Amino acid sequence: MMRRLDALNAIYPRLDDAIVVTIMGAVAAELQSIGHKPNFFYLQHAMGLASSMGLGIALAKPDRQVVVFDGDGSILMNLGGFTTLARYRPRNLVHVVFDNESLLSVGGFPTATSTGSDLAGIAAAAGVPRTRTVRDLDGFTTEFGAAMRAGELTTIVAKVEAIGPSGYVTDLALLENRFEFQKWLRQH
Ligand SMILES: Cc1ncc(C[n+]2csc(CCOP(=O)(O)OP(=O)(O)O)c2C)c(N)n1
Repeated sequence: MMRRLDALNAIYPRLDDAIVVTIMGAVAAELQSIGHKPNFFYLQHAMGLASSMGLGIALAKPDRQVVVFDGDGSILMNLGGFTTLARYRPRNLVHVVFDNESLLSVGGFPTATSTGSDLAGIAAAAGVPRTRTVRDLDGFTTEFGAAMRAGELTTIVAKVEAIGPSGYVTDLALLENRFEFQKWLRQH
């Protein structure tokens, strides 16, 4: 099995020129632990909507690659979002769902993927043109690179261990992140 932090580390250098949106909680803290950049936005509170925000940005900025780091619990709250992603199918959006089969950030309650629900299958049935499920670091790195080059909306479901950082509070405040990110988007 793969750790999400190792997966993030492996692809981190490829995020330099991309626009990155993450869900709140563990993945946001892990990405910040590797190194925050002004082109990264950590969507607090609005659980499930990182892919919807990524969709809006991808449509508004078709010449920039957008990467969304989502979670299984989060996307399970916004399954209809897959149908909207598929309807507009931006070619510049790579949607990564880190599937640890749990709501790790609020204590680890198991989600529906722990009882067999297949998020890549749901995405494909909604009409997402490229979907992949990966279970190890090599597979993730390869598929992420391929998705960044594909020029086609891709959802990658990365099965990861249900482990995260010891704390989720970072020293970057939501408003600071919001203004910095907005400014970066205007300038790039
Ligand atoms: C509408 C709403 N419900 C619940 C929460 C509380 N909440 C914050 S993070 C989280 C779990 C996220 O789970 P997942 O997307 O699987 O990511 P993980 O924490 O496992 O990395 C929950 C339930 C919230 N922020 N908003």
